[in-house]
Amino acid sequence: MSAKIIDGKKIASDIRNSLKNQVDNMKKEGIFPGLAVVLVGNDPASRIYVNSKKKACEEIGIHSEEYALPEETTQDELLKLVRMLNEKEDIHGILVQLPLPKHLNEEEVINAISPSKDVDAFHPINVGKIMLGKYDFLPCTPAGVMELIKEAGVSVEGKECVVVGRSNIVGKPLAMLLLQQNGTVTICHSKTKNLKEVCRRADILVVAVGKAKLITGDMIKPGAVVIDVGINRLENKKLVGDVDFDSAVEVAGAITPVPGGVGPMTIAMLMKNTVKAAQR
Ligand code: NAP
Ligand code: LUD
Repeated sequence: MSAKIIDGKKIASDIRNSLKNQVDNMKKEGIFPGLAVVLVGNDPASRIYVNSKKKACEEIGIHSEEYALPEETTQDELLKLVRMLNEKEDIHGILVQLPLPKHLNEEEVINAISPSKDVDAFHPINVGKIMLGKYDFLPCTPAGVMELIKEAGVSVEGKECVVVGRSNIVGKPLAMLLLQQNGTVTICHSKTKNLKEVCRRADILVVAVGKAKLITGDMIKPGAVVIDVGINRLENKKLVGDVDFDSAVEVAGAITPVPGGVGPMTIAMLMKNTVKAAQR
């Protein structure tokens, strides 16, 4: 039996449509949501993601401003821009696309973003609020994963959840959200022993590592929900996740594809956060 494919592209498009209606209504009340996207340097993947974000803004009717800075931008110049955007009244959300060029200090830049405009939810204040379960914004990728699990028709409560990867932007906050929905959560990382056995326990398996084919069908519990966050570009330019789709699809109950899974959801959640920021 072959798994149900969870169509992130379609689910994200439905979310954008509903946000468009919401924004149309906000505009009638004189609220015009605005997002500033800051991109430093020439990373080709970042360029693709930033373009998708701008396109989503256009579609929904969110005012967007792109600040594309050269690779040689200094820390001071970037901080100055962020501080200007913090004060800019028509901007409700600020996103600094990561990774930044190596000579720049990401942590200091994130800390400079006003928490009320931090639509990525990367600022320590917002990270702390998530830990406490009282958040204004959810980080976009983990929020997108939770939506996909919900759309698969699966309740998290009481389930064995395994998250592979513990980054501050995906694995760690995602584990917290699964816990808040009463999952029993295990977090795996590069020092985990018996990754296969741990993954095989999972009713819900989320993988965010960045290694193609790390997870194969024999590591998946039959019927499990598998969410693949990974994005890997192969030498032949093909885009694949961290899960070996062909073997996994034969075992899982439901699975997200790459592309067309988590990626579009990340952008939809960013739009949702921007609308929320403007409403507040
Ligand atoms: P990251 O910061 O590079 O973290 C990778 C994590 O994977 C680390 O916690 C690392 O463990 C763990 N890891 C590495 N090798 C492992 C192994 N063999 N077994 C188990 N765990 C292992 O990554 P990230 O920023 O979370 O991104 C992960 C992937 O998701 C990347 O492919 C990225 O492009 C993709 N991504 C996609 C979206 C989206 O919207 N679709 C958003 C963000 C990221 P240690 O902590 O022990 O080093
Ligand atoms: N930085 C993100 N850096 C990278 N994939 C994204 C992403 C869309 N500050 C900040 O946007 O949230 C962020 N905030 N991130 N990411 C990754 C991460 C950031 C990744 C993939 C996609 C955003 C996406 O749309 C498509 C898909 O999976 O279907 C494929 C697009 C392609 O490359 O062809």
